[in-house]
Amino acid sequence: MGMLELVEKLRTDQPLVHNITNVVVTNFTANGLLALGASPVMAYAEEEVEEMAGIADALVLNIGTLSSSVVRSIILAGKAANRKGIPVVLDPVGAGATTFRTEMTATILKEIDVSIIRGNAGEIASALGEEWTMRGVDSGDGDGDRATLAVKASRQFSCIVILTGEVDVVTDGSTVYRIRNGHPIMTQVTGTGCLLSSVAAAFAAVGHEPLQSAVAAVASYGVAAEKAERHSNGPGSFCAAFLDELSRLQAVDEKAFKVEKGEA
Ligand code: ATP
Ligand code: TZP
Ligand code: MG
Ligand code: MG
Repeated sequence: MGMLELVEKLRTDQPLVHNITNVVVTNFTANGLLALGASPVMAYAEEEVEEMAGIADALVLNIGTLSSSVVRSIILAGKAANRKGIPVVLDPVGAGATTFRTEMTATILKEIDVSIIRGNAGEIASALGEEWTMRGVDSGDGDGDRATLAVKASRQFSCIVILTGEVDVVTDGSTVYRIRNGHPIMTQVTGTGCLLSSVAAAFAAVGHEPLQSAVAAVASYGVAAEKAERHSNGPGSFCAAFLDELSRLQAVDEKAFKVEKGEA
């Protein structure tokens, strides 16, 4: 299956993506998933998350505005998703910035069988217990090879790792993809990382090859952002144009993919 044929499948199947996400990005995430063709739902209550994950096609666990109650919901939903065998994507927003986020990321990774971790270098390093300079929920600067970091995390947690930034790294621990799509304006809009995590969940729900599906999600997301930036005047109009371009992705856009494949 061609990478962007996955987008067509997504529009046909309209996978239900259950998001337990943060209060900052909730609306942007729901609109981004809808634009792409997926079906979003946000549900957080301990009383209902198992039932919701039980009818979903993928689950997103995002710790951006975490509370103890949300942690309990995350564990309940994650276990229900594991029982059902649907993909689970973890976005460890701000892991490493506070003890609570760092500890809860470790708890989630211990309790739940996660299919994909999507984060910036600081968050991935934190999940591994490594040092990386952090600034709030932003990745900050740090030394070290980002691909090595992603591969290490992939092997340690037995999952696909999507490590984003100017260059995105996607790996299953043996093959490493470097993806150079996207645009710096994405750093001026909050939620572009969180939405990508949910988009990766939607692709994982319809794809048969997890690594290929993750690469397709990251590259097509980046291409949509590049197209949107060409006819926007700043972060505000970029947001609207980005949603438009997510809804317009088609097979021909695969020609704009800047994907390089290598070994770990
Ligand atoms: P951070 O808090 O470090 O910004 P994040 O969770 O917002 O992390 P990003 O690493 O910003 O996640 O990635 C979100 C999206 O923005 C990805 O698609 C990524 O490719 C894109 N992106 C981020 N920085 C750049 C950049 N300098 N150039 C091009 N694309 C970028
Ligand atoms: N604060 C807590 S969660 C959040 C902020 C600003 C959103 C982060 O979104 P992203 O996708 O990591 O930019
Ligand atoms: Mg960002
Ligand atoms: Mg983030």
